[in-house]
Amino acid sequence: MREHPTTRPATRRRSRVVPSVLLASAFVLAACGDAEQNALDPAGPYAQAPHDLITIVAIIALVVFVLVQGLIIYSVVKFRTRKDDDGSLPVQVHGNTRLEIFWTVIPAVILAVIAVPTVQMIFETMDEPDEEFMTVEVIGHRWWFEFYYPDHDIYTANELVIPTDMPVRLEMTATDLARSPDRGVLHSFWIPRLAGKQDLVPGQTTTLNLQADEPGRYLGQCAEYCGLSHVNMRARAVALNDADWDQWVEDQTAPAEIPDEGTLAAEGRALYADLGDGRQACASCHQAWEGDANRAPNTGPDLTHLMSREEFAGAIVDMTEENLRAWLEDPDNIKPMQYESNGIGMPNLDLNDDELDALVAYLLTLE
Ligand code: HEC
Ligand SMILES: [Cu+2]
Repeated sequence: MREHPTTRPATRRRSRVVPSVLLASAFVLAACGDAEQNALDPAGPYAQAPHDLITIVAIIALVVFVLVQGLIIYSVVKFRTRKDDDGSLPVQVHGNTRLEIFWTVIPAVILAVIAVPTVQMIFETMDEPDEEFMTVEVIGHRWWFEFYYPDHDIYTANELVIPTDMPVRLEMTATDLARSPDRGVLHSFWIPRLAGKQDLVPGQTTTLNLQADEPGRYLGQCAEYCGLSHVNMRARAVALNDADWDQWVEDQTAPAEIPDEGTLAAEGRALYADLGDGRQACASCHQAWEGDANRAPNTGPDLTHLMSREEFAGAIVDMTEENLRAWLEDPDNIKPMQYESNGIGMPNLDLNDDELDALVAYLLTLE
């Protein structure tokens, strides 16, 4: 014999509704928490322009939405089945030419009106800035961004350091066969609070302007799926005030410090150049420029002033001694790469504890 057969399903249904609602609101609230990549909170003119456009379009869309939904609700209520309903239909409208023209022309006019500021904004934000600007070359690698400052001959990675209040024009491409084994895929550069996004294409140069009105750190990320660690390909724009910017340029153009002989760091420097046991040298992929004539880029991030950055490995880990050691010990554990199968990323070089100590000590001197 079953007791209360009718109440059971109801209880079960309610008990499922409550957690679902809670879960859904948790997701919604979680999305609000991390505002670091919020295009609705622009921090410079090149992000402000698309933001303003979105606002206009959203208002128009809202008016259309309310109008259409209002008409639907009105019809549903007005023509609902009533108690004394005899089943007859209200007057049916068919092939009303005037109505057809009306609701074809209205959307066309709305779209034409929106097109004007849209096209205008696209040209304005993509053109070379009118005022004085700085150029930075961006190269997308799997899975990190390389930056080169042609005016200063500075190479760096992950952190795009820029002066505040000055337009920066990015000239961007992605690695090709000549430079690196990680060739041949698209990336997209996107710092939501500073600019829209733009693809990086192997063999082509695309451009993107950005500017930060206030000093600060602005998070961004690769916005075009590029394989295994796409999600670990972040970028940081770091806007400095004038004095800090001048200092940064001075620091970055200086060669790397050479550690005193007999120190642990000096041992690390020797290992960096030659690991022995047939292992590939750090120096064959990285550059720690010591002032010799040639400061050429290499396949991996430039390490000359590694410690001037606050994050590494695609700006996903904090630059701490502990994290650097963990990275050298097993890079794949921090960021899945495909060195063994495809030559992409950084290999595990089977370093023992003594080698790790020395190499980390050396890296810490690269300020
Ligand atoms: C085969 C090439 C290769 C070798 C050899 C190599 N690396 Fe790397 N390394 C890379 C690549 C590629 C990255 C970037 C990985 C990423 O972030 O996706 C990297 C990243 C790094 C980073 C983080 C840099 C940053 O700013 O993100 C450090 C530090 C580093 N390597 C140190 C070393 C040291 C020390 C050695 C020698 C023990 C070494 N690497 C050997 C290719 C190499
Ligand atoms: Cu990418």
